[in-house]
Amino acid sequence: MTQTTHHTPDTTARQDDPFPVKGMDAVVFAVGNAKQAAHYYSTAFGMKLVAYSGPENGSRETASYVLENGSARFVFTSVIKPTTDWGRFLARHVAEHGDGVIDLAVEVPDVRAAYAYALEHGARSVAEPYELKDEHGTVVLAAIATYGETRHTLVERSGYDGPYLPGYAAAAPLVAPPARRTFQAIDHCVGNVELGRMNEWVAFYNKVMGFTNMKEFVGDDIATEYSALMSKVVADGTRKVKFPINEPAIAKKKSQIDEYLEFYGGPGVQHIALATNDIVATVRHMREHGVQFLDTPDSYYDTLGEWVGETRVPVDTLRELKILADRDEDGYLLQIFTKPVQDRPTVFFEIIERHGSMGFGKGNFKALFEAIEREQARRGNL
Ligand code: TYF
Ligand code: FE
Repeated sequence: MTQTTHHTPDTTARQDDPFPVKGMDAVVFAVGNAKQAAHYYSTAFGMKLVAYSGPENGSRETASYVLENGSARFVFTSVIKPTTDWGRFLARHVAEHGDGVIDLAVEVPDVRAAYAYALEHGARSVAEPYELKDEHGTVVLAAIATYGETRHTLVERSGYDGPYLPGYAAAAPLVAPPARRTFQAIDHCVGNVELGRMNEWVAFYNKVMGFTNMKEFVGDDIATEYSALMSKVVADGTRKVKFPINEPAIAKKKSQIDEYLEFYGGPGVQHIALATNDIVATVRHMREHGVQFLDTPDSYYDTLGEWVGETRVPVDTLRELKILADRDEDGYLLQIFTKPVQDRPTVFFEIIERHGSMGFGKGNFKALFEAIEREQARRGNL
């Protein structure tokens, strides 16, 4: 192994953690057509359908498809015919925001304790603790509001052995999953908030969920140099759940964050980063199935080797697939960004392969933001 890992992150639960979390439970999307979304994420992203809830098993109002890849779980929900406040919320959410993320659900060991802590520290309640039960056991849930119309459902699934939640039936994969798993975990989930609000949301996660700030952030220096955004990262005590928060930076050009806020109709989830052990196989699979990635100029690769050093993947392969690389004191990472995955220039994905680095690709921000700005210009939004 040529991997340079100077220290392994401590992912064991701390005794004094004010808000212990087990990890991401699910990313829940409200979409116009969950049936087709389930197909896209099965074929193009290589995920596996595992559970379904819809009219065939008693849910007359909504259809939901649960897809997994390793520990990563996505849920796609569409409204069939709104009859309750929930159905009307989903219909309005899709009308106002387009396809988007309504819930970054977090698995916790004790929902009632987590919910009580959050509310004591200023969270707004979306749902008080409640239980769902079926023959597989009991799941306890509650929800708190975060930026925009996004929420964090808190999920306690101690011992529950059903395919997702009570009310869902196990489902067979829609297509044969790829021979090689395309990704195995959610690495981080990024939110875009309004100009001047980033620090408030960082403070929200500090107070309400006991999350702490990670060292990587984009300050005024990069914001003005690359005319893009400011960003800070909060994470739980074990660094399993990482939430970067972006706000637009004031510059000559319209910030990519302003473009998002305009087309999403307010703050919301910007990108979900998916962790893989083999970014080359993942990107090949996704490209072969029609996923479009941001382009990177050849000039990036002409000088890459000089500063990034030895990586698992040869520079020629990185160049062929337009994969970015970055190195810091802990190691390196390989990453690539899709174009937005719906017609609105809003939600996109990142594929990331980490070798020691706990960062977010700071060394790539210039190349990345320039690529995003080329796309913004093509859309007439710059
Ligand atoms: O999550 C991150 O911070 C990196 C960098 O619009 C990034 O993926 C930040 C903003 C953005 C795209 C990527
Ligand atoms: Fe990211």
